[in-house]
Amino acid sequence: MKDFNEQNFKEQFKLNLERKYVKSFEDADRFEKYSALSETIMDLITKNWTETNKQNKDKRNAYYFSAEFLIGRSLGNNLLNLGILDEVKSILKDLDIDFDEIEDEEDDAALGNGGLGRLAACFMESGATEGLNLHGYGVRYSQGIFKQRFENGFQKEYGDAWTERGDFWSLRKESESQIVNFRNFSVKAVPYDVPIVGYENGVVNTLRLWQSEPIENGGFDFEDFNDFRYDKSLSEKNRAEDITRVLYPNDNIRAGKLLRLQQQYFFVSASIQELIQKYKKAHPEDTDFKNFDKYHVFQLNDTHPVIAIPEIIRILLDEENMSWDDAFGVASKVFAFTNHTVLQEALEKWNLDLIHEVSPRAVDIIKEIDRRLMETLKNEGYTIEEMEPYRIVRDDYVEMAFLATYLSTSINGVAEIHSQILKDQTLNQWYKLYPEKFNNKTNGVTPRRWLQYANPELTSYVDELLGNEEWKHDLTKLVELEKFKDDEEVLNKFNEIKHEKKVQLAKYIKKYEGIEIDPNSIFDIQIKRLHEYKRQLLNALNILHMYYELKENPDLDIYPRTFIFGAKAAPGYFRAKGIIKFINEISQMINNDPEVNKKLKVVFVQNYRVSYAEKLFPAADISEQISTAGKEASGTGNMKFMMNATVTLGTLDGANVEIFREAGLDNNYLFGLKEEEIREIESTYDPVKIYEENENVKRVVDALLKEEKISDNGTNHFLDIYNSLVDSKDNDRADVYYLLADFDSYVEAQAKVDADFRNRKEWAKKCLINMANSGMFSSDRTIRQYAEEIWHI
Ligand code: 7GP
Repeated sequence: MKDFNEQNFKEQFKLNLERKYVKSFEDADRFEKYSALSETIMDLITKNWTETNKQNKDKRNAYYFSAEFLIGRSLGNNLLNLGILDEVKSILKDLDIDFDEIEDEEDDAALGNGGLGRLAACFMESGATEGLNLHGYGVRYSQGIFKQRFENGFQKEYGDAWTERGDFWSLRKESESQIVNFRNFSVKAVPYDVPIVGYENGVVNTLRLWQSEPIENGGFDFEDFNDFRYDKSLSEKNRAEDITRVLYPNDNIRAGKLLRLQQQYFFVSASIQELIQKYKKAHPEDTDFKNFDKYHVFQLNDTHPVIAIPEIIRILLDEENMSWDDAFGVASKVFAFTNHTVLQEALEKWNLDLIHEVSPRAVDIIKEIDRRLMETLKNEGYTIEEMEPYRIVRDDYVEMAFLATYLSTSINGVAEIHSQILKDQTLNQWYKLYPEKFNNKTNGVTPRRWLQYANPELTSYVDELLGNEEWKHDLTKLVELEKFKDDEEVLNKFNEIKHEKKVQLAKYIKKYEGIEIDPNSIFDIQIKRLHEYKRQLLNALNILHMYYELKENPDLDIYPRTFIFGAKAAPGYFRAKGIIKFINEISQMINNDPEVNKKLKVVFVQNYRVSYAEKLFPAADISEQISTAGKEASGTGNMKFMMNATVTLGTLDGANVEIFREAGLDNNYLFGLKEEEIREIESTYDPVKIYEENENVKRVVDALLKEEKISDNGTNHFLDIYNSLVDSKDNDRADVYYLLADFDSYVEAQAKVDADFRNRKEWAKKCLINMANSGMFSSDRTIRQYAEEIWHI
């Protein structure tokens, strides 16, 4: 950072603390120091922020509409991007303050569930780093994703009041508030602006998060209060605040609840109203919004913000008195749509009555869109049967992905295989109609948070090896590391650094989970949301398999291994919660058995989140990416492991396909059925046959019901899991995610890992090659493609 003065900063920091808490620096506790430090840094940011805002005016801007932004912590990342991380660390040291302790005072801003929300956060950071005029619009939930604890091996959820002690990384912009009108009440949407600091470039973009509040008097009714009706005196306040009270904790599953739709409508309506007001002020001559699309493009992050389409039409029709054709014309030029899943149970379909509860006009408008589309198709000669697959409204439900696809100028998937599946299957009818709209944008992750910040040891070693820091501005330069792939000294150092990160993680796990793990064992890590298609259960079954092999033959030559899991299950997802309990039971059984616990350990870390992830990714030897082929749209954790010099054990699914291509199959571990193979056997697949014929499969599946050392405490969780694998009574068919079909192949791949890991030099070489080829998985590349190919900003 230009003109950063350490002495001034130190004084300002002390001054801020004394002013804020009216106590001397020495008497302040860690949190007070953290908050004063954050405010001092915010002061540094604001000048560039104003400047960036000014420059973006009167330009074409892109707006990323997302119900989720999974930000995590901001302190370290902002310091890194300002280019003053080391300086501030040394200032703190002078003051006898430990940076790590201060850092731990910050609550994660966990306003997202998983991949989709974290991707949005990476995109914001890369947008600023690439100097793009990109803005985020979302929801300021009072409660982020729940905090998770294990009690007797079961997941328990606790609230996440992340702003309770203050939120130091946003500014409330009262004067830019909007009124959002629901069918039978109205609320005030107050924007909180979060600065998004670009990496060492002076750019500060804005993420605007809307908070719902009562319009007048804080929603307090004095008359009710005077008449002792205390609850009622606050009912208006509560009703308004309920809208943004809590993030829905569902990942990859639709939530057909009124409040959820209200949240969606709330943030999208506030955003569109604001942008239309600003446009009218800047372009008073353009009364029919002829040029609106030249200045705006809205990226819809999956279908959550798709209600923006009828909303913009409503405003143009009802408030700006435009004709249907003109309003529709504007709407059909400003949206672009990203799909993040092909799981049927995740595709949003909203009931017309529910939409009517939220915005009656949206119902009229959606129906009219559907009617006109049918008319157009009819005029083009489509028969009734041929028109049917395009119905946006079907049996009183609105197919939100269809609405988005019809009106967007671009539709993209998030990895090559996923975009192909969209074209061939999920949205095939639309692809036939508009082939030119479909494109791919393979996901990426920001190397600042996920490599430079999370892994400073590896970062400075790469600086040293490459002799410059150009790779920090263009991650594809990492490929130059390949020239060291046979250099023994370099490979040793790669192993040393990995070991150091494993030691750090072991300490952290000891502190927070109370479990001792051995950094000399293989750290085999699966961290992601708990979902059947992600197949944590397959991982668990293999662990059981290894356990039984060891019990049968205690001298079996197994390389010591630590299996680490991190995952939250949606609170209403019974089976996912059963899988957590199952893994925790296996963990108890193995970790407490002296016959096996020198060779096997299992740890399920609690409350997996962005800040925990920063410790886990750099410490992995194995990245588990084992979803059923065709189900994981992309994955982004897979990229974070790879960047941190980790080999992947995975299926040909999502971005694994591209990871394997970039780093080579020799340097990774591929197993399992391919997507087209699954489609071929789909109609004849018989998991019960595998169960009956394969002893190893039978042994581990039976463990669910027969292993005496594990128990679901009478909850029937394990019976449910057992049935899901081999009993088709309750299902259309058992083993929907092909765990048993892939079991042998997975066990075999794991055996290969065990054998290969022993050659430490060859292993390090694989790690190095993976890192060297991770360049294309920087979200800088992804966001540039969005900017050039979709947004034209
Ligand atoms: C996720 C996908 O499951 C994951 O594969 C992908 O990497 C990520 O999006 C980012 O593109 N999808 C979700 O998180 C999700 O909830 C349903 O999708 C809307």
